Amino acid sequence: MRYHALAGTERSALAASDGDDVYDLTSANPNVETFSDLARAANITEQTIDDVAEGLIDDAERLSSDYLDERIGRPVAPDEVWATGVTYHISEQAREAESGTPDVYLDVYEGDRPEIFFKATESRTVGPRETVGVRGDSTWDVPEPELAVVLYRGEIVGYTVGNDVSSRSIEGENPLYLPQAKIYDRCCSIGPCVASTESVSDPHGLEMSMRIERDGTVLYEESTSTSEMVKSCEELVSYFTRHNVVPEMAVLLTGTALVPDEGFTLEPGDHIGIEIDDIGVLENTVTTV
Ligand code: DO4
Ligand code: MG
Repeated sequence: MRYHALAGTERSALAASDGDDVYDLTSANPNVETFSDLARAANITEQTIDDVAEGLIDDAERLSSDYLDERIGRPVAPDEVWATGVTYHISEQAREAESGTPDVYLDVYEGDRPEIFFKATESRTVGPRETVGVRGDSTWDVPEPELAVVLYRGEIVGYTVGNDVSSRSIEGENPLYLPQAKIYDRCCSIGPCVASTESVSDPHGLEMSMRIERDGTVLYEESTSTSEMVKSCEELVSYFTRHNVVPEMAVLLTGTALVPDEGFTLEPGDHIGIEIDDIGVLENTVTTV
């Protein structure tokens, strides 16, 4: 099952979709307004999220897919977003090329302990069709399409698409500037839905693609597979939750696998579309913050 937030309605609501069928779960139980409410109910009743949703569907209003499409919002409000890095060879090579201290990236790519960093709060995280930010003091900015793991109390409950928008000029100047390259207004996007663990066939075998358009011209279009990831989602989550009491609702980005050529930098108005199999397409336009 896939879970979507309905935005722009007079009340917040959670929808579930299964193929072409869309249900307003909040109409069946007004206490289930968000994905966090559903995850909490599943945790308390010791059921899966899909089991709780299936129990609500009989009493839920049916929605058209057009209605859902017009109102799609950020599918989950994460207390914290964290990210892992250099989990794909292409990312390791790009960081080596841009940095005056290339060895740190190779060491992490080859090492057991992954790079894990704080990425965003809820207030810095946008949803589908909202604008993502590039910093006004940065000269080289890129989207980073990433498979994102959704965690309830540290356990994987689903997957979404994430965009770890980043300043390569600031990170490239000095790795100690990483927090400034990564954390700022509108630096992260997630969506369009949370796909439950049951609905993602194999998180390590998903096709992922990204397309960047400027004034209707496609500037970048590439695809890859999460099978290229050097670590598993479970390993990344295990390091993330080690000696670290994580909040009730967290999202962990699993690293970028698609890197535009060095001459490319995002500009305001650019349109970014990131698609991951079994989850969907996350679309955003760019603004300067
Ligand atoms: O060390 C830099 C960040 C790496 C990253 O964000 C990625 O590989 O996706
Ligand atoms: Mg990244």
